[in-house]
Amino acid sequence: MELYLVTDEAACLGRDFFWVVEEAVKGGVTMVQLREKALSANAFIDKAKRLKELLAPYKVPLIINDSVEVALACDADGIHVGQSDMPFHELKNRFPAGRIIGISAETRENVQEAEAWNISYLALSPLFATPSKMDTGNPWGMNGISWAKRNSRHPLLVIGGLSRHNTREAILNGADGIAVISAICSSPSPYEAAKELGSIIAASKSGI
Ligand code: TZP
Ligand code: MG
Repeated sequence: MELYLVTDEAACLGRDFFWVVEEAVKGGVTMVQLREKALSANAFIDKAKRLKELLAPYKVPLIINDSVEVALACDADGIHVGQSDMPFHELKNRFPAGRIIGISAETRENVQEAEAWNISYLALSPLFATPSKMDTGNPWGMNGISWAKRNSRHPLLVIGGLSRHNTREAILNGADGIAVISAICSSPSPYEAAKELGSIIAASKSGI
């Protein structure tokens, strides 16, 4: 989950959605979350199945946002939900053990509550205010990452306003990975954008 792509068809600026995702994966994206807010269940499932096939040869896990039904129907590698979307115990009961479960945390209380859960990662949301998602709570900011690092045992992802300009600082403050929409989906070259973010992450982690 070092370089985690969250999809948003509108952010692809009219280019083919599957082309954008494949370029990003070739550039080094390590996990892809299909996030669809407006599709019918059937259309969401069809898109998820096609994306799963596209990702399989690259061995990049597919995560489904919010819908257990879609995640099961496409045999996704994991699911991501916000803490307010579904109680964790319900999610655990409805989703097969052993798969990836990612949870967003919007507050310090969310982080503390998640300590009791067996999850694969916790995503601090949003790190910064972003036009890609308007209905967010207060941004965590860089200090929020170091607080969460001290108070959480889970791998930490950060999402919201991440770009080549602040990825290094986010990693140095304790993020294990970054999740982006626009920095990759809206880039003139999703391939180059992913490649650059991936090298920034690798360099920051190895102390370069
Ligand atoms: N959740 C919190 S912020 C966000 C989501 C889905 C949007 C991130 O988009 P961007 O363009 O990387 O800021
Ligand atoms: Mg959600």
